[in-house]
Amino acid sequence: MSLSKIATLLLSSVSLVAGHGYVASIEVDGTTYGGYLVDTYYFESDPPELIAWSTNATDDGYVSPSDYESVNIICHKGSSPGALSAPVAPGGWVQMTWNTWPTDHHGPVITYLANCHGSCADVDKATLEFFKIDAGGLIDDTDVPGTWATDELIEDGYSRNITIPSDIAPGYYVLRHEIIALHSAENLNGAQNYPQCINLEVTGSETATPSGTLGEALYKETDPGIYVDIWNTLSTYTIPGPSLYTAGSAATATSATTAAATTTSAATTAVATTAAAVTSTAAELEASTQTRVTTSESSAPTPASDDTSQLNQGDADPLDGNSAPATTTTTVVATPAASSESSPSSGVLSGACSQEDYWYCNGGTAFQRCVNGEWDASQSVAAGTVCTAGISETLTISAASTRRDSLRRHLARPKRH
Ligand SMILES: *[C@@H]1O[C@H](CO)[C@@H](O)[C@H](O)[C@H]1NC(C)=O
Ligand SMILES: *[C@@H]1O[C@H](CO)[C@@H](O)[C@H](O)[C@H]1NC(C)=O
Ligand SMILES: [Cu+2]
Repeated sequence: MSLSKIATLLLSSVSLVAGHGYVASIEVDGTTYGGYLVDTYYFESDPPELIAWSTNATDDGYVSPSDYESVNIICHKGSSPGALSAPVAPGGWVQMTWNTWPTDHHGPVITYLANCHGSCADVDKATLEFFKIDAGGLIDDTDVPGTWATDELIEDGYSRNITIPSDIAPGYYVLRHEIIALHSAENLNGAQNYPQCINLEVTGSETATPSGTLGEALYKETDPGIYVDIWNTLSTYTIPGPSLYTAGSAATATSATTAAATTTSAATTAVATTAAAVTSTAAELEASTQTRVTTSESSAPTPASDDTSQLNQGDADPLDGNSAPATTTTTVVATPAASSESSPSSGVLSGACSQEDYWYCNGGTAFQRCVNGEWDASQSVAAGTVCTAGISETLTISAASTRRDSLRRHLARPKRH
């Protein structure tokens, strides 16, 4: 395959990495309610009254781990309670439907309830204590990065159907529903939380009042399910947050454990993966990159929304700027190889870049440059030399030490958007 062909494939794959989403509609026990359409309602002087909470996250952006101890994590940035609430019976169901979701933003989908102790319409969100009622995490890790609850959500028309525990006491509750995207979570502060809240009125005459956790205490940036490298095979994935509450207190402890740790069938150890990578040749790595590009272009579905604007929004995430320069505007087209024996993720960048003329050294053995606002094609460094991995103004080339060392650097990946 020629370099220009590869470049074309890389560029055409950009549309696969679309922007983020929000919950656009909610169905509660068979009745449909509108979500807070942040890209519309935020700009209206008289938006409709909703069960959904409003936010000012008009960039469709996310809350970063560095914001876990701020009110932003509770119901998204600049959030205010919905004026209405939807009645739901204990044991009833709530289907949350997102407007879209990017296929590469893999991660868990988690839902909590918190009692408002009165109307939720004017509740102080900082006082809400959330208990987890539903969670999906890593479903299958046969092909790294695995099949996640987000993939299931996309398959189900961007929706997840949540059952309200059958023993919950009546009253007004906030339902906090959240996707945590882990595609960059191998970096500290690299996870992306997308919380969405609605108000419910639980009916009936049940009695359970599960204890909960304040929103600002739900997560830590070092939680094993937050700071995690999904681009390596995982033997287990621990869903973040407090344990799952299920109806009937006796069952709680056991089911929480089961739900928290998803044991995957392909329990390849990290040691085995590393060994395989070290024995690969640079040529093999190059070849597997090409395969990945082809694979992701032909098989990944294109998200249903306006890709161009979504991409721009995603690239403009203000919080992306908080971390390494590599995050600013880059798109990594590195869907790991389908073959399971060796998958050192090789992060070729494509699409827009903001630091003109900057260099990107990919794992010591290949480099690219930001030219006319886009990453150019990846080229290998000369035999016997390595570059210093990362994005910088100058490309630093030095003599390769040992082959093993330079290949090891392949295991270090750049951060993704
Ligand atoms: C969103 O609301 C918060 C809290 O009111 C405010 O601090 C922030 O500046 C707002 N952001 C935008 C983009 O309007
Ligand atoms: C959600 O799940 C419940 C319980 O399994 C089911 O009765 C209901 O029909 C589902 N709702 C949708 C919209 O699929
Ligand atoms: Cu994103």
